[in-house]
Amino acid sequence: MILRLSGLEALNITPEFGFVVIGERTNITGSPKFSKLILAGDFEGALAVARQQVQGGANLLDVNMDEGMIDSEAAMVRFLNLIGSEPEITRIPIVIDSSKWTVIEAGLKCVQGKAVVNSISLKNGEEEFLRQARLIRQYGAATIVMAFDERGQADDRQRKIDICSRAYDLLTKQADFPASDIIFDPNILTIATGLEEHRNYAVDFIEATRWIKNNLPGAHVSGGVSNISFSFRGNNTVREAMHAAFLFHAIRAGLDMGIVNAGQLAVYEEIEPELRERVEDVLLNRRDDATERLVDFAENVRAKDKTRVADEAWRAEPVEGRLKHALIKGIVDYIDADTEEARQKCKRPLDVIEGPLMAGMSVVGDLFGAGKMFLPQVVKSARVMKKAVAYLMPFMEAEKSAGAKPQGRIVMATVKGDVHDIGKNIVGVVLQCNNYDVVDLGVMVPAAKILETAREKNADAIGLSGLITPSLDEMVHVAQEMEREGFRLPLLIGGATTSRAHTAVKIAPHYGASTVHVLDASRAVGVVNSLLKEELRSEFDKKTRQEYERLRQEHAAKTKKKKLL
Ligand code: B12
Repeated sequence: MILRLSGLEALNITPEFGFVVIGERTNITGSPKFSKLILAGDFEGALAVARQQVQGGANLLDVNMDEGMIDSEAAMVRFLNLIGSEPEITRIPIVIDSSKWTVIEAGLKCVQGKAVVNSISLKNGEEEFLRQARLIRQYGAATIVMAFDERGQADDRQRKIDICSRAYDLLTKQADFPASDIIFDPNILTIATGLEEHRNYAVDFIEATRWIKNNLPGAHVSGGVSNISFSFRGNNTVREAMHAAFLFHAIRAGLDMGIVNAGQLAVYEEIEPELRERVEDVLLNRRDDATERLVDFAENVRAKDKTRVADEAWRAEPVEGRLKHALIKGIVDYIDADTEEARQKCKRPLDVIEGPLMAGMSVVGDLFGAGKMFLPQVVKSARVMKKAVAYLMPFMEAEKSAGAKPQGRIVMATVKGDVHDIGKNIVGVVLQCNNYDVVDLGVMVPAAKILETAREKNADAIGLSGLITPSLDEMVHVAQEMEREGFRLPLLIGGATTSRAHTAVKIAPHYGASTVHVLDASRAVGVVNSLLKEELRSEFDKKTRQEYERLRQEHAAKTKKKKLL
């Protein structure tokens, strides 16, 4: 079931969405920097912290003002109102976080969109729980429910399950709460404390998560990730490894979202094998001496940390490996020099993009898809990719034949709901270098804007880019609108989740003029030439239509076979 939230923009959390990152730095109890700013009344500075979180890839923003020395209700209201006037921040949904109901309610009264309450629980009994839940419903928010009841916080698997299923029944049966708006927090508790009874905490959380996802239909699961590693405060290498490994296992069990410190995440795959093994021994409670072994190891890591020897072994790899490493780790320091080296090895600058850079990016995509890398890390990878492309740009432009007349004008856009623009930008540059005039509308562009611009600018073709599944439907919508408005321009479709088959089966049938899927930037020029040159157009269009018809028939045959089975 989809969890629908919103700030200024809608956020539909579907299964393909992957792990949802809740930015944690706007929490007065967890971030000393934020706390100092709020206590000093520097709300502008505090807003900058919120902005950093959004830019760093947070999908939701947790705001907590629980501090004894301030009027928390007033601070919550003031900060949320300030956020409301910053479109860049307020586009993502807010998580109103407080242990005091009055602060939560004050926040609910002024937040815009559909927020999340963090949190309610059965701590004060069923009556109070239901009263708060009904109010949250009235304010139009979703809620996090802590696994806490009249007896206290749930620590083992069974207590977590019992409390969550009791809360689920109460919410769905008595408070008319949609199951998809319930987010359980079954408590991530600190492990490796040396106490026997804490040893199974991570396993208990992971197993409770699995149970909730299998038995409480529609509900989601969240958790505060940094708690798991408190025993290793001061040792960031171990903490980062613990967070990444914990998330890897918890996400596989169904964890949907988490409050995380984006700066404290390692890439699961890149954790040093011995450290990873020891961390997983502790997390998964695999051996009696797991904690001591990790503590021993941590001492070594700490010693290394102190000498600040940066691990530069990757610099000795061939350039393809170095580019991949820089993309995965988000390291920009050497990217110009490495891109240059790759450029000298390749025939054309575009080959560097289509070759080693795309290869590195697809590893990032695979790690991300598998829950081994997280959004804030991918944001860094995207920065590295953009820097490499920027470095190559003048070389690509130098390939342009000087003084040539523009061969046509193409309006390009990443469709509504989608922020991916690296691929579109590359295609734009490549087309420009081949003497096409490109009007780039940017990202998240509604159909109406694309069509209006195409008409205004007298375009010769429209190029759509999209990388997430919902973009496929949006592309169908653009094609339908083009047909409805009587367009006859060729329509190009591109981006990682698009395909020839999807274009043939789902998009092309809605639009009478040429509709062509383009696999990558190097093919874009050939396709555009074929579509815009009078002497090539009809042959190319005929061939594409024949091929797409074949793909449709194949698809229909497969669907029929499946139905018969
Ligand atoms: C970088 C990246 C991001 C960056 C984007 C930064 C930016 N400014 O673009 C950030 C971190 C912001 C991001 C966010 C998200 N991402 Co993302 N992201 C990626 C990643 C790793 C690489 C994309 C990329 O830049 N590739 C390199 C470029 C050069 O390739 P390309 O775009 O395919 O372009 C080439 C061709 O396709 C073609 N082309 C592209 N466009 C066009 C257009 C035309 C007209 C033509 C002719 C050709 C053409 O030419 C290009 C060059 O050859 C992919 C994984 C992947 N394998 O693609 C995931 C991926 C696309 N993201 C994914 C997801 C889930 C998300 C998020 C929803 C995550 C989240 N939980 O918030 C958000 C989306 C928010 C939104 N509303 O859009 C999923 C999508 C899954 C799905 N099927 O829906 C992927 C596949 C990762 C995964 N394996 O799970 N992401």
